[in-house]
Amino acid sequence: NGVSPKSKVRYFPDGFIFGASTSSYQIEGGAFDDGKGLSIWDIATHMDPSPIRDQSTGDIATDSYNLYKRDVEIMNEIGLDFYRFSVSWPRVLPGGFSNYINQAGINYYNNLINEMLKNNIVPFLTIYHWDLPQELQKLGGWANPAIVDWFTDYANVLFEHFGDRVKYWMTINEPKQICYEGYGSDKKAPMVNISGVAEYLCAKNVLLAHASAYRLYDEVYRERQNGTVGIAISFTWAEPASDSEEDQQAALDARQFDWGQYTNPIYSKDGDFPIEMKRNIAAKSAEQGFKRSRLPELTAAEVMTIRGSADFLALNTYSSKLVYRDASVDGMYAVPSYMDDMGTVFIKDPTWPQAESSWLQEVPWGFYKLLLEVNRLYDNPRIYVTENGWSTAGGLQDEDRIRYLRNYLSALLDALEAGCDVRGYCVWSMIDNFEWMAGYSEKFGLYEVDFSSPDRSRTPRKSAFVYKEIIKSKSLNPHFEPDVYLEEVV
Ligand code: GBH
Repeated sequence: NGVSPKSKVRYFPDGFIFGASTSSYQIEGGAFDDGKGLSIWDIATHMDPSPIRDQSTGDIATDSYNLYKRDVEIMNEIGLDFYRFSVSWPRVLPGGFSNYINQAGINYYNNLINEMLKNNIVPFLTIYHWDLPQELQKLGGWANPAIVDWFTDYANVLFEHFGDRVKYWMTINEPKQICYEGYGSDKKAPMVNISGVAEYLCAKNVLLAHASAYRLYDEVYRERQNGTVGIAISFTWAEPASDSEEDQQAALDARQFDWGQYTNPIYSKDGDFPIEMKRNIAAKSAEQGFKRSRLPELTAAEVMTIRGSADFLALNTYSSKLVYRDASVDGMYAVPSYMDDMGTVFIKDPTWPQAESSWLQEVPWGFYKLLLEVNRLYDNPRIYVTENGWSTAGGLQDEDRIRYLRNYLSALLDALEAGCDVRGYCVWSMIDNFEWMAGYSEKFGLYEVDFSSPDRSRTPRKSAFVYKEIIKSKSLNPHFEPDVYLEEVV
């Protein structure tokens, strides 16, 4: 009939919910206020010379510690069903341990949660989004197995104080970024950079900490609070660069290292680290003269406690890569290292639209393939997409972000039609914020924040009005143009 599916209005199923995400260090500011302890990001951003691209810090960020009411107003303006935020561990437990609770920190999150509930916004709470108390880092942080108890005690404080009102919990945001970027390299705080070793010690401890918090909720809180607990894992879709068997295997390995490392232990039937990782790392470790594999083993009891420790999967995804393996990979990466263990080469297709962040290209079919593969591997888990978004250099007229948003949501609808159980979707991010090593140079917000104004004024971008319409109509209409912006379009 000449109507291509892309020009049709497509509807989301009843009960599908829309949200937006942020995290504590990236928005709160108030870094030294009201008894908050220092986190590894307070330390990293104040190093001399600064490792941050624009030498900025999150000392004030978007000042959401003071402006949380304005943030809830924005949730209302967009019409969000839910809002995903994280709690700063050192704001609640300044020294990291639960012997001393900072009441001002508890008050802040109570105020935020209550303000959201007053406005019918459902809170999705991430317990840990990268701002580890510096006191715990002094003890090795995520490389120290004692963190399983420290984290469980911290989670216990949050369940206890907020669990009467918070029903959606994510224990930890993006284990791979914590472990590989923070411990196996210097791409993120605490920049431990003990390559090929620290990221795997961290991985085991993160998995056990997550599982322990989940089991605590199960045993102590679930009956009374009736909530649901998951973990947020980052996914990059790895597409084989060619049909060759070698490249197919390379893509498989890349997926198992990038996310299977965390999803296989928790969501697969058998649990444990993926066989591809165990095999590669054991072989390389032996060649390199290590007495044992650099990937720690999980005991049978550990495999059991980790396996099945989630009620849902919180899936963060932005982009895809082409993957291949040939002789050129020998000598390409440091030895030993996570990249060398994986042993694959990543490239981007130059025809894919490029965001401001170097790693971010628009590949909606990669999102579709990812959702189908996760469905296939883990027996159709319940999924919330808890991060997905696009960066620009700034400006209110964000046509690229709108195109990305529509194309990814359309791919999500395709995945629903193919049988995936995706219950909700969250844009990263609601407002511009501190983008880690990129400082304030990459903007992800539906709302622009003026970081030069003392009141950190927030202004909706065009994408905010488009997202608002998507939520209101529960549909994707490719022809919708927000009134506010019509006159500005040349
Ligand atoms: C998320 O991390 C964070 O949770 C959030 O705090 C952050 O602000 C947001 O994304 C935007 O960055 O395949 O070599 O190109 C996203 C982590 C970083 C995962 C880049 C994929 C690509 C590595 N992503 N990474 S590569």
